[in-house]
Amino acid sequence: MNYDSIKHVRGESKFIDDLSTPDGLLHAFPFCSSIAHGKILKIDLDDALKIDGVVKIITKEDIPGENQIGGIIQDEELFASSEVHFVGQPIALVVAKNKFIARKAAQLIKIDYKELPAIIDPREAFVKNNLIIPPRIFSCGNIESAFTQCKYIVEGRVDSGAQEHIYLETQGAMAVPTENGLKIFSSTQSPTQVQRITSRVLNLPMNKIEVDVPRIGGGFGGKEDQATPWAVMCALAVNKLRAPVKLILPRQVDMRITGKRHPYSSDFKIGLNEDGKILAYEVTFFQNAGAAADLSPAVLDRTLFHCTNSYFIPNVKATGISCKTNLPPNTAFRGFGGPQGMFVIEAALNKSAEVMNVDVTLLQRKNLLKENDTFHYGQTAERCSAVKCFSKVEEKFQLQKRVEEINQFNRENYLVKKGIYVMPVCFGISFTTTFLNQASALVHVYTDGSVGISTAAVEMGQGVNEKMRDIAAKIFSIDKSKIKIESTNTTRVANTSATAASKGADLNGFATKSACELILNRLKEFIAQEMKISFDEIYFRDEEVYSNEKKLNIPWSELIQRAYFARINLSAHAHHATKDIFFDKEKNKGKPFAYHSYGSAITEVTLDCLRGTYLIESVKVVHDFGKSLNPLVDKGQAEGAIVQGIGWMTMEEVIYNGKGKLVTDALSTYKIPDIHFAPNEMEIVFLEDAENPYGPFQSKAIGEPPLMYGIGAFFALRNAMKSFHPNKQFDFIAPLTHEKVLMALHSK
Ligand code: MTE
Ligand code: LUZ
Ligand code: MOS
Repeated sequence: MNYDSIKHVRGESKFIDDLSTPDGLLHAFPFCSSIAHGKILKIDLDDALKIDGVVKIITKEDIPGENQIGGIIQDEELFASSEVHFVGQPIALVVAKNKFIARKAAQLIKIDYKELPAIIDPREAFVKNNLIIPPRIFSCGNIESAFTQCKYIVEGRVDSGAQEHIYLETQGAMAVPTENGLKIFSSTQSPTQVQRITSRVLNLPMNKIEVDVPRIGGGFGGKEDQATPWAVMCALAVNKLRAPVKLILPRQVDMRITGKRHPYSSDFKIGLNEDGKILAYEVTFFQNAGAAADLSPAVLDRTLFHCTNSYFIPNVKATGISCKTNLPPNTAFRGFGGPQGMFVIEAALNKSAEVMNVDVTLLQRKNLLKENDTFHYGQTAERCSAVKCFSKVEEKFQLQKRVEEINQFNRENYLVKKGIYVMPVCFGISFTTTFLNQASALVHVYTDGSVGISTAAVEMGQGVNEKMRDIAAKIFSIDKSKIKIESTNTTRVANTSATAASKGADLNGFATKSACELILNRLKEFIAQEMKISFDEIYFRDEEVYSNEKKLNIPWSELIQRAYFARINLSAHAHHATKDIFFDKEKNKGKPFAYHSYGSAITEVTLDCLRGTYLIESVKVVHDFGKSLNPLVDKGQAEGAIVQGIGWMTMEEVIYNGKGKLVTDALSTYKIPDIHFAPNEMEIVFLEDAENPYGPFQSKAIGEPPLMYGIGAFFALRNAMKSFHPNKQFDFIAPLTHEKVLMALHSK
């Protein structure tokens, strides 16, 4: 079970807003743009400053360093200086005695703009050449000549929507002055990013800025980059006022002003031969990046990497266009561009099946990736379990029988239809930015035998801390109750990558394993010397030391005591970097991933064709987890990701009005799956005999891959719709809300 579960259930877990309040704590609230695009003509702070309890209003003039928070590209100001580019862009920060005063004062700031035209649609941005970066092209083979060999050529357009993260804990931070600098408590997935950008904005060396993350109340990618500004704002206020400052975004404000999963609009052209083999695939992705780069270029790359999903296609040309629009900068979200790419190829296969008048599973099976097939970016598929998982899911859950039963049901019922769909997934594991694939760990064994571990990983509910305990317990052969995971802190573990790309447990797990092994080997050496036995014969089991099956009668705690008196170093630090990965960003070829994760899921739905409402009946999965470090945690990750993926494809609809203002800015208008909507039945089968030499103890990353099984819900629903209206053309526009289903079924 996840280490934090009991505390969460009892409400004892501390998040930023629960930390004990330092003396003289001040509260901050951002003043943000109310328009999507315009020039700032005049700002009048007078009325706001007159409110009793307002301490200071911080503007760009108060920044000692750079007014710049951009990561990949430095194109984002902390406070808008002369122009605003999206509704919600911060312009100033009110600091007051309490949060109510801060918020009220922010409402009294007067501002005059000269409004400029706003672009919301990515294709419009493209036409106007408003791009974040030049177009990216990944290709292999020769599509032109391949298309001439095709019996079937099918073209189409696919749109997928944004997705709001709805982490339970909203964005927030608290900063306190220290003797030499400051300490920031932040709800971030990337403590080092917070430290680095604070250092840039405050013009302070990084060693004067300590960032601490106790845990975060969910991130889902939304705090990979976008936790930074709030932390930097608190730090800036501390720097100015030398008093502690806290800033927590209320839910509605968080929803309005932070970025989401990128909406995409895409065009595809797919070519197949007589037998249904895909010979060529051409696809163009228009990514709606929002008003600044944020992580968009990296997200776009992952779309291009995953545009063929689990299928082998010999000739590919995939173009990615990151379009600059006047929306809050969109950002990382579980899957990181992968889902958007996979949705398009799946749509292309479905349309092809319709044109060819064959079952889509036939095309899927025919084109599944096999061992040693080469991806369009040059890497070959190793230990490829795509076919294994697909066959297993068909067999285990009797796909053929279910399809027949559903067909029978659909023949017998006019107004209620059922749909079924198999969704395969292949997801590359590693940051595609190679240098990010590193982590470290610091392990202390205390004199009573208890263990404290610090790593670069941030616990956000995904159970990474529990996995670190699993690893340390295995190496030391001690009970997990002896192992504590400390907060993630930049003074204990430095230069960290974000806990992201599902790599948290892999990278930090390897580092933790190495650090524990360093200590273990020192203990073995000590025993070998003391007892005059051979190092190689010594091993540990259940908190006891053995030599050649003989118990030496030195229990773990006693051993540690003795080692301490013998002045053995009981602490270790270790660093881990993924070996043999590289990627050439000019040629767009290389071996970017340590390995791939595979699996397949069958989704079944029931559709009320009169009302357009539907139920997700079941999701049944065979997934390659490798050798799971913690099956319960991994199962939870798979279930959570699937429900989140279904939400993205079905009910979660982010709507901006024509002026770039978010309309769906509360949980009453933005619906996420609840217990009633979640599948009635979920079965997660762990692929047998799975192994993975590139994960700690043969495990595999699990955080993101299962999200994409959710795409199956879209096509299962579409199949149910087709049973109702066999000859109607249905679009590939997600989310497929109840409303949209109703309109599609009954419109002319
Ligand atoms: N699970 C929970 N409960 N909360 C989260 O915020 N984030 C997801 C996934 N699972 C998340 C989660 C995302 S986007 C990623 S990248 C991974 O967890 C990160 O953790 P890992 O690398 O340790 O798997
Ligand atoms: N973040 C990132 C990610 O910076 N690079 C990645 O490749 C990635 N992949 C998934 C999620 N976050
Ligand atoms: Mo996850 S999108 O890599 O934080």
